Amino acid sequence: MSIKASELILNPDGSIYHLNLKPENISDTIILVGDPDRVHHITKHFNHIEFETQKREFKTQTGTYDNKRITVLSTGIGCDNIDIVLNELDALVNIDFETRTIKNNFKALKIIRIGTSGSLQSDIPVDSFLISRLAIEFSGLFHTYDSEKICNSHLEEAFIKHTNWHKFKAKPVFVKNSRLLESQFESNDTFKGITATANGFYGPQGRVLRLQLQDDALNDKMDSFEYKGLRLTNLEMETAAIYGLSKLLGHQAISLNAIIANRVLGNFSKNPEEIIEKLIQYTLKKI
Ligand code: R1P
Repeated sequence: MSIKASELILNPDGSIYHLNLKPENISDTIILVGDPDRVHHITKHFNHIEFETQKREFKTQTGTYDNKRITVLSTGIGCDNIDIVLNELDALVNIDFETRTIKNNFKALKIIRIGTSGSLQSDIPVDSFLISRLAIEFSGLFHTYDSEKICNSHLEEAFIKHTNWHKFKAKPVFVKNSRLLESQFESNDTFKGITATANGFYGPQGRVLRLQLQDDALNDKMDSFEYKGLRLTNLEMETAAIYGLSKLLGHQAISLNAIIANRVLGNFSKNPEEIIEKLIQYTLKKI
């Protein structure tokens, strides 16, 4: 059945609505970053750039690094943008835009996030790297999809109990990374843990400027949560949405975090650009 023009929205040039991309513009290896300015910091290492475009916060460059074709795309901030990015990337490879039908031959994407994040553990310092083995989503995004198969209810119940999660907040959902990509990108230099993906920067991550919080002990309770030897290690705003939507759509995903703040010790990296550059070079070498 043909997907309606209101559901699969294409621009007059045939590109997909928000990302402004046509199927031939992307590789099946995709690096996602938050900040549009970070796209260039990655592609400056490429031998050649064949394509670039930008619409809103979604900036894309596709090119070649070490004979590998890679697309680098910025998502902006937050899970609501990830919902757009993952659905539109999947449409680019798995929906025929002429007939508006789902293709018979499914194509899997490799999705690698290079992001920044704040540590929730005193022994995971600023200027370190962390791979998200699991991630927890707080915004309720997955409850809008038929997502039971990706939920981890034992873990979710344990977290709700441990934190005394307020009944008016969306039920948290734990989602897993691609173990295959984890083994490709891990090393002795990387921490591993559970990443908390917050649906905001201030209150949702326990920051107080002028507004009081519903639960000012939440970060401490997250800090002490543990599952099979894995701790809840860091806070950011995209990873869980990338993991969950990738699992639902059949793609592989991994999130690599440059730790630029330590929320327990209250400190911030003196040179965040340097650790981000190191993580970029680390990732490109292993890609
Ligand atoms: C907040 O300042 C932003 O920085 C982090 C958070 O996840 C959020 O997007 O990641 P990026 O540096 O990848 O954007």
